[in-house]
Amino acid sequence: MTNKPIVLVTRELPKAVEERLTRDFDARLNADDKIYSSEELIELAAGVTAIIPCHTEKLSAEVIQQLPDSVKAICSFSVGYDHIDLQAAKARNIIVTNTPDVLNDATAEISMLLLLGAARRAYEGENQIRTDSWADWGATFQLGKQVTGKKLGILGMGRVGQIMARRARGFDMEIHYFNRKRLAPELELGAIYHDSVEALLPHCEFLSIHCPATPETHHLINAERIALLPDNSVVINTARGAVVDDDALISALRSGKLFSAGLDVFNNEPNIDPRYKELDNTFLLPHIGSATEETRDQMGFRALDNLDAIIAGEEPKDRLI
Ligand code: 8YV
Repeated sequence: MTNKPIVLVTRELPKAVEERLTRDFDARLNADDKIYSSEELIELAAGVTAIIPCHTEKLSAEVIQQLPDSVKAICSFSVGYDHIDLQAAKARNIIVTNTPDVLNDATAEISMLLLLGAARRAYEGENQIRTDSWADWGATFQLGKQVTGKKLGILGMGRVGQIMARRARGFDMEIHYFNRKRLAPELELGAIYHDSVEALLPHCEFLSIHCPATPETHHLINAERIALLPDNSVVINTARGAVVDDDALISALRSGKLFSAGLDVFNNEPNIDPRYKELDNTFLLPHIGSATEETRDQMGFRALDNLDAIIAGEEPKDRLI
């Protein structure tokens, strides 16, 4: 018998994180890394004090309403929290936390990789080698779009957006941004603020999306707004698929309005719109923005720091509600 709090962990987590979990809690781990249905999740939550979900578990109002009374906290292993109905959690006095900061660098690295890969046609180049279709070198062969010195528009200048701006400055890019709130001058570092998405878009030779998925940002990048981008521009998304209207993006990629797109996040992951895979001017990754050994450990430790604080009756660092 143990009187340690029971914690339900919905996915397999890094070894060091699971070691701390089993040391400090009666941890219900998911060794098979199975995706639980809502019904299974509710059933497995019987008697648990806290749930540690990933973005792959949808904790809708309906699910949260059916959780047992023992659940006092949801400490998500993610910075995004669009998978959790915060109001439903609040109504049940369940504290919700996320894991900001620790994944800024890793996610900005993937944004930069996508930007470079989409600009220099990395997918097409690699595919030619892997399919033995690289016939010869040519002076006009596989011409990409140069990155150095170009204009980068950042949609959502939060933690990740600011690191992305810093990395892009290494390529002498001119940074433009839109954020709900203008940054303090000492944080802007020369980035040019625009007071609306519509004002930002005409400056984006490259557009990198870093805003959260909310009802306000749902399909924010739609046909009308894509039309405001300069011709031949590149769209990068490491935030959430829901910010983009797939029909509009695919049609702009097909028509040549856009040069290319680099995407790490999609609507309806992992069953993404198959049309993206038919296009040569897409560079696609399977939601690996934060997937480094260091960052995934840090995300787990951050979720557990939040949980420790909640159990000790203290204010967790990353309380959302
Ligand atoms: C994670 C993410 O891979 O933190 C987020 O919001 O999208 C990624 O870093 C994922 O959410 C893990 O749950």
